[in-house]
Amino acid sequence: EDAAKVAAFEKRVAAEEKIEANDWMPAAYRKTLTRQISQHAHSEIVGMLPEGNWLTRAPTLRRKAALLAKVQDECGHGLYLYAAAETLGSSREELVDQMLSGKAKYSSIFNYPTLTWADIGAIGWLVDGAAIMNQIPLCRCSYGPYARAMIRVCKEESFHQRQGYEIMVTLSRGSVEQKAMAQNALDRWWWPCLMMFGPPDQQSSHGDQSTRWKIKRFSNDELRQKFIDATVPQAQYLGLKIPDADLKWNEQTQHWDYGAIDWQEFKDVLSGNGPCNRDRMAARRKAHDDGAWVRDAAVAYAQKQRSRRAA
Ligand code: FAQ
Repeated sequence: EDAAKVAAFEKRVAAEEKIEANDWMPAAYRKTLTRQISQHAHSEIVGMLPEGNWLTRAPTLRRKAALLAKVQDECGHGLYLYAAAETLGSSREELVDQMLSGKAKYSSIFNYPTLTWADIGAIGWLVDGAAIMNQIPLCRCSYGPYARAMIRVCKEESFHQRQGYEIMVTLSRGSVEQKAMAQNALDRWWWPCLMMFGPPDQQSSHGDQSTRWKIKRFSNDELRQKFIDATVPQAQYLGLKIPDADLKWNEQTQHWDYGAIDWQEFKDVLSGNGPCNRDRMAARRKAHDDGAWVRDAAVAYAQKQRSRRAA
């Protein structure tokens, strides 16, 4: 690559200027952004499935309306993110195909099952809570279209997080059975949520480069720690116990120390062997196939409009 162009690009990034779609950028910057944004988009779309599982079984009309709105928001996030990824030159079809063929990843967290209604509370509280912690800094990402998409996404995630936490408050203050259900959901979701932030820093293959390019503003471990520090008092308020015997306030660092994460479980989920990987992929492939007629109709309609204009 032209050294002068690279230098000019790096100078702009260092000056906190936004890089826009038509600006010159190194091929590797384009590639890593396409990778991250598209995987983020796939996560939003696959992430509709665990919660969608409870739409027909929400306990009240109010809960159902809120959950329906949340799941629709996730779909919208997926669409903004695919649009942001497309500005880098890959088509949406290409990106979706990479996910359906298993070549592109989506977040590990969506390969876990939603066994009870309390899981809907735990997802909003913890999964959306972790997503916000990771995504607020992305609003300052050096790539303009991604940064701008994240601003709106984060506003909506904050409503999602409160929606989930409010379910947890209600269950924790409810009957003995309801409180036990909330605790059980926390027990199952806690560790997988910590894995959402990605591998430990020493094993993060993209971390250093993405930090230099100001795509990432904090490392995986830094964000994980921020999430734990923010979430422990929330669990205490609920009267629930975080399932980590080594969780301890560290007066010196002013952070919560936590126990060892089972990275083998993370690797298993990433290699397709989590509890729900096969179900999730089968559901996405079926939805894609079932939607073929809609895409065909849209193309046919566009062609008709074009030929009418030409006539
Ligand atoms: N799952 O070198 P690093 C949501 C992969 S929130 C699967 O550290 P990087 C909201 C990583 O891709 C969830 N794969 O990578 C919602 C890379 O593999 P590759 C989505 C993971 O990019 C809530 C390899 O490991 N959020 O959807 C995971 O610097 C409720 C090495 O890792 C985002 O995507 C994982 N947990 O840092 C929706 C946020 N972690 O690509 C519905 C944007 C790592 O070389 C319901 N993404 N990997 O094949 C990011 O901030 C970053 O990409 C990280 C990973 C932090 C996830």
